[in-house]
Amino acid sequence: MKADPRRLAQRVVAGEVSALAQAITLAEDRGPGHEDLLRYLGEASGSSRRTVGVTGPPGVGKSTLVAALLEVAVARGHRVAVLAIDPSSPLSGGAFLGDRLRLGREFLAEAVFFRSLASRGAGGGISDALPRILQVVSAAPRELILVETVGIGQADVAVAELVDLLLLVLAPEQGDDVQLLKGGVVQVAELLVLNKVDLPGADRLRGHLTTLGLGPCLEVVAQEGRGVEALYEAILEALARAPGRKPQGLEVARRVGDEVRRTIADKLGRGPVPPALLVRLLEAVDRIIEEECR
Ligand SMILES: Nc1nc2c(ncn2[C@@H]2O[C@H](COP(=O)(O)OP(=O)(O)OP(=O)(O)O)[C@@H](O)[C@H]2O)c(=O)[nH]1
Ligand SMILES: [Mg+2]
Repeated sequence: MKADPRRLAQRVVAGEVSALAQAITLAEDRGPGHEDLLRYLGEASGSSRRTVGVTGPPGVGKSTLVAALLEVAVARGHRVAVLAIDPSSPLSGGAFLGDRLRLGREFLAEAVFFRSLASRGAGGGISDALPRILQVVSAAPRELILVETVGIGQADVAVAELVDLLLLVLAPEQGDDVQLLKGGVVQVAELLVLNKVDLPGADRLRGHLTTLGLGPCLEVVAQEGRGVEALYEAILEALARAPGRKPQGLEVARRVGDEVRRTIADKLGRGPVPPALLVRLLEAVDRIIEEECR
């Protein structure tokens, strides 16, 4: 049966869990009426920042941390949606959540919406449907949307553009490779979380991070919930800070890129770039950034 997109959107906005699940499937599969659905939902969505990406190397404890964050959120009466781009996530078993959260199933079903997404080979960790799915979830009355992604690298940089805040989780053993720490995702992550500080290698990793100028991190033992309240606070604060900062940054980058490409094409075609032109290009870059950030 084809769902009426307007009616479905209304039910999502009203907080109906089954409607949210149905709408995500429609958006994910680009099913009949999905464009109308996304339009209605877009009109209904607020602009508040609440999507948080949780990324990091395999095994650092992302899923454990997400579960611990859910515990804090639910205790505060917040409703959360979790999207895991990781079919193997232990979170996908409701039993795992139930065990960890020690809450009634009915209560949990209302407070925590969980959806596991297949990555479908689109650039590693990111599902190609994620932008559409986030549009849907953003229209639902949820205080927080957590997106767990596997791996580290280009895919995570792509996720960074879709979320309001990117959390990079590191842990001793898995996350102290210096090459990895110099990689792109460290640069785009807004919050660094050092998990498993109960393990002996934690000091070494902390040392590495400091040497690279990457500290200080929020330190947690996700498994025991230690430090997770403070992390939750830090997340809410970071989300509330400078609304709209990220789209603005991306917009600046896009505009700068366009202008540079246009100038080079206009003046040179494919010839070498003379130093005077480079200076002018840099001036243009400064000017655009200043205009955009005013
Ligand atoms: N010692 C210790 N172990 C932890 C902690 N948090 C998680 N672990 C363990 O680390 C292992 C991996 O945890 P996950 O939460 O599955 O890690 P993940 O990053 O989601 O893993 P992938 O999704 O496979 O990339 C599990 O055995 C956890 O029990 C912690 O704070 N301390
Ligand atoms: Mg996981």
